[in-house]
Amino acid sequence: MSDKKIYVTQPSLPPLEEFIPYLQQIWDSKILTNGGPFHQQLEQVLCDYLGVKHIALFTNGTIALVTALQVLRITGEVITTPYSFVATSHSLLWNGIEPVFVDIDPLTLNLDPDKIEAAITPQTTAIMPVHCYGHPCDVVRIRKIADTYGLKVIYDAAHAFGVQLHSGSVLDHGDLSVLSFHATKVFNTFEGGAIVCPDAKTKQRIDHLKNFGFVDEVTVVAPGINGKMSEFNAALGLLQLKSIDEALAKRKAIDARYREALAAVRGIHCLQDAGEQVANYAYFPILVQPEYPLSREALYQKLRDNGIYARRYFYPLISDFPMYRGLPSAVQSNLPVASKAASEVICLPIYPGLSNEQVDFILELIVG
Ligand code: T4K
Repeated sequence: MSDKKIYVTQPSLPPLEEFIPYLQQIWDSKILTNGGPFHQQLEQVLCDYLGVKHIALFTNGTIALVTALQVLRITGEVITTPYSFVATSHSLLWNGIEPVFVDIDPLTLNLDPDKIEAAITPQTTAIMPVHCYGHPCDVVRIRKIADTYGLKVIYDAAHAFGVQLHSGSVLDHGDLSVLSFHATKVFNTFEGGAIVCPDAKTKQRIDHLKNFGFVDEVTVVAPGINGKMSEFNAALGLLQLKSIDEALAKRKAIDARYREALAAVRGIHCLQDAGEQVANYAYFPILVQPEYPLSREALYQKLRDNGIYARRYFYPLISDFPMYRGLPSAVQSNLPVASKAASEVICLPIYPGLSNEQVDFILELIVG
């Protein structure tokens, strides 16, 4: 085994020479940003590829989340999961909204619909669930609860690029869904993100809000932000999309290799899918349980000592960070399932460039 480090992920990149003609076009046209031709093309091809009606591209997923809350004029309290990347809750704080943490389902590690209603107060205006690791939330039950109480639903779908339910794209659910195209994601534009929305009117409002609120040269209709994706990132996205199916197939094969080898290992639980018709294999989380001979920390360290930089996504819980831990909903007794998952999880490396030999080396360390 080489002593090269293996990280939890490594971005897929196209051959550099294939990107040069795109750069040439940008250099020729001098259109670098503000909804240029690559930006428009990428929105169109992503709608086609993902099977959704409208997409607004953003500079990253976090600004897209912050803007999505502005689009729907969300205020007061929003019900969300503590088991996610901090950007989910940070987007609420940036809007002056109080996150109300609700526990997760032990099988999917997504927001538990059974626990949502008890957390609703007169101040609640929305639910912000996360399709964690790309596994779909219980979108039907969440919609039902939202409709009953008159709440909006904004999905943090940062992990859910390309995921399909039997009914179609998972991104079709909720009032808005937010994607991330960060370097570490299944589909990357270096940095990038998007809001998926169901109708042209909402898309127009998003487009205004991500461009300072400008409608035309002299009209500003809202205190918008600068969230626009540049032509460089959009051009890269167009090229990346050409190899996405191949990349997803490689991820699927790695997922299968891990699963087969780990199925019989006592104390290692591989997370199952959550009913998706098409998965994206964005992450490979395992839960290290008491029957395993090593603790989670000991296995994490053993992997590191051997050059495997697996990650404990999502430990610590968002609710344990200083800016959240004073909230009434952040107490551990309110979040037993999330607390347990955060103490057991390790995300193993998974990315298209990971070789079978590397996967087998990781497996040897866990199984052997
Ligand atoms: N919502 C959710 C549920 C999210 O997971 C995220 C982002 C967001 C919202 C926000 O979307 P963005 O605003 O980011 O578009 C990473 C990512 O930075 C973050 O995008 C991602 N979630 C989160 C789950 O993971 P870190 O701090 O773990 O990243 P880092 O730099 O340690 O990268 C992990 C490994 O990836 C490195 O050890 C090596 C490899 N890597 C990373 C980068 C950046 C590369 O090989 N090349 C690279 O350029 O947060």
